[in-house]
Amino acid sequence: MPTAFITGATAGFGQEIAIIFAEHGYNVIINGRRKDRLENLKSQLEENYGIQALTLPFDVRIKDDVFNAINNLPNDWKNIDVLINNAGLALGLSSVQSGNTDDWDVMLDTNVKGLLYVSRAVAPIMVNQKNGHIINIGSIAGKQTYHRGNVYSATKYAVDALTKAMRIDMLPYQVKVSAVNPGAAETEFSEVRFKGDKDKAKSVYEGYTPLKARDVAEVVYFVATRPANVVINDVVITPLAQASSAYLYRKTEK
Ligand code: NDP
Ligand code: 8X3
Repeated sequence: MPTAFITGATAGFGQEIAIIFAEHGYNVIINGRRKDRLENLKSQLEENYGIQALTLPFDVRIKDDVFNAINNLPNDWKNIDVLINNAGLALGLSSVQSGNTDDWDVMLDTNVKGLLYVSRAVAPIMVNQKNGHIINIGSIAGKQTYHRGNVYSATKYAVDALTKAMRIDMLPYQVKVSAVNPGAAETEFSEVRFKGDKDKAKSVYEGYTPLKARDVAEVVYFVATRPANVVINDVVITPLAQASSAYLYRKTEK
């Protein structure tokens, strides 16, 4: 059975990505900081799909924890076929002149440095196997900036650059590198961004139908399952009401 390793699997896209790979017979390594959610997901996946799930709780920002967890994987879990670098977040929405520098640190540490640490730990496994696929979850915000999205956008531009760079690095080893860049999707993303303000989070999705986590998971699974000689480099996926990171058509608009 192939193995998929998904970071940030306790909610949103990551959880649905774990489910869709399990549905198709993959064993899954599931990461996130919330251990109770990882344990619940593991039971659900093993019971519903007859696969095996390994919980690997760590904070992607803590370098030593990332390397300890991945370097000490149990023997049966040392072959990773697909890595989905999904863990990430936005915090706040403000101009650079009034931004919260602690929020900036968390976004940069998670979305850029965390993705790098996990990739640094997993890529050698794939290089040795001469087989594997790294799929980075970027964002439409990594293709175009939007008002007050500055630092979050910058982290996702970095994911775009790292995806392109890693594809070059992996070329001699038959390891594929892809990016899936979603637009507006209703997950816990906006609740996290607005620090638990559920009304503010809900208002992000008013007047149009956002993507669901499942929509994104289906694209990730498709990207991961192309023929051996085919690499989907980059996908942008938006809801019907979205044309770019700055243009969203809400029903209330004339
Ligand atoms: P959610 O908030 O629903 O899920 C985020 C996941 O990331 C959680 O499982 C969370 O787990 C995990 N995570 C966050 N920080 C860390 C950390 N330091 N270490 C380990 N895991 C962490 O958001 P989404 O599912 O929407 O977001 C997933 C990815 O998709 C992110 O990279 C986001 O930037 C990107 N994205 C989201 C879009 C959207 O509109 N929703 C659009 C485009 C991209 P835990 O808290 O348990 O650690
Ligand atoms: C999340 C999508 O446009 O809210 O990456 O930044 S957006």
